Parts: sequence; C-alpha cells; structure tokens
Amino acid sequence: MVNHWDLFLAPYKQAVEELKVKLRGIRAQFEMIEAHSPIEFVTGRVKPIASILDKAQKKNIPLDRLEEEMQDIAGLRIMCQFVDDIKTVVELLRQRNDFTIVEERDYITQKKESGYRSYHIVIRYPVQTIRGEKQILAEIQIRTLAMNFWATIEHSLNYKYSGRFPEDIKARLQRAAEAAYRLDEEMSKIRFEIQEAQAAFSRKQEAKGEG
Ligand code: 0O2
Repeated sequence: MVNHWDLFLAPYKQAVEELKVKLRGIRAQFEMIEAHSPIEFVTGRVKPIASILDKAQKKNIPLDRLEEEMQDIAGLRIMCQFVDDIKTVVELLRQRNDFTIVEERDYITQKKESGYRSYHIVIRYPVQTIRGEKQILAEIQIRTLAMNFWATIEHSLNYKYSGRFPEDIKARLQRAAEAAYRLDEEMSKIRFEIQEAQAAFSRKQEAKGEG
C-alpha cells in the first residue's frame, strides 16, 4: 500500500531527478564548446522523513504547512571550482524559465556564525503529474569544492554532537573554515593558470581517445 509520505514526497523526488539532469546538462553544454564549466558536479536528494520531522519541530512548522514553509525538502547542490564560478551559475539560474526564483540567501558575503559559506537559491518548480501541474519549492545550494568539504565534515560532526560541539572541536572547525576560505582565495589567484593546464590536459586525453 502506498503510504501518505510516499505520496507527499513523490513530486519532490521527481523534481530532484529532473533538476539533476537539467543542471548536469549545463556542464555538458560547456564541455561541448570546450569552455571552462562553472559547474564541477551536481548532487541532489530528497530530505529524509526523520530530518523533515526534526526540522519541522525545531522551526515550529505544522505538518500541514510543510509544502509552503519547508523550502529544502527537495535539495540540489552545485559544486564549483572557483568562487567566481558561483556568480556565473547564479546568473545562469536567474535566466532560466523552467522555474521561478523565490528567494536568494548569500552566505558567502555573509557567512554563518558556524563558518558555513554557500549561496542558496530557493525556487518554485512545476512538476507535471497525472493530476496536472504541481508547484513545489526546492533549494539549490551553490558552493566551491572547499566550501563543500568544510560543510560536509561539519554536518557529520554536527550530527555526532547534536549541534553541541566541544570547545576544541568548535575552535578547530572555525580554523578549518578560515583555511577553506584562504584555499578558495589562493585558487582564485592562479585560476587562469589552472584552467590552461586543465584545458591542455583534456586536449591530450581527447587526442589519446580517452576524452
Ligand atoms: P540538511 O541535512 O542539509 O538537509 P536554518 O535551518 O535555520 O539554518 P533555513 O531557513 O532552513 O536555515 O535555510 P538555510 O540556512 O538557507 O538552509 C539550511 C541548509 O543549509 C541546511 O539544511 C544545510 O544543508 C545548510 N546549512 C546551513 N547552515 C549550515 C551550517 O552551519 N553547517 C552546515 N554543514 N550546513 C549548513 P539542514 O536542514 O540543516 O540540513
């Protein structure tokens, strides 16, 4: 028997699958014209039921208001090599007409207290169902590989310590966030050199038939 959650989450699952294909398509198009892709890779997930319930409780969201008030039941993540690529991706998303942008949160110029950095875009996405169109909210997080590394590690530690970090871990995470920031800065400074090397490498692979 199909349960209530399966029915509720079905359009979110469909949206995540469709958006993964669409966003990966952007990378494919840059590769096709042999230009640097501002997108390194894309992941997506539907928030697990336990996390939906946890967040609803924490944020006082009644379960019959999830559709309107929980913006990240469908979540997409776009990873970029360089900080400047994030701007390019945001511009590309603003130009699209297969969804509308509801909100943007810039945790890059305004990092979170935890040290978290990312650019969040909340979209309203139309899913085509057998009962007609259903509009759902989805959150796209755009970040560099360094920001993603930090956020992934911090997220696991957060889970382990239920958000109550021992002081030494908290201090280390802060230092790690600064190191990730500096790594992004350093990479930005040698961006053109890196891109040239990457382009030469893919030309070589293609010539060998491995591209
Ligand atoms: P999960 O497991 O990733 O789904 P709030 O939850 O109050 O911070 P809000 O309004 O939901 O904020 O929106 P926000 O902050 O734009 O997006 C929340 C999501 O951003 C989180 O989802 C994380 O994915 C990510 N995020 C925000 N702050 C942090 C942080 O300090 N560390 C890490 N690692 N990720 C963060 P969830 O629901 O928390 O979790």
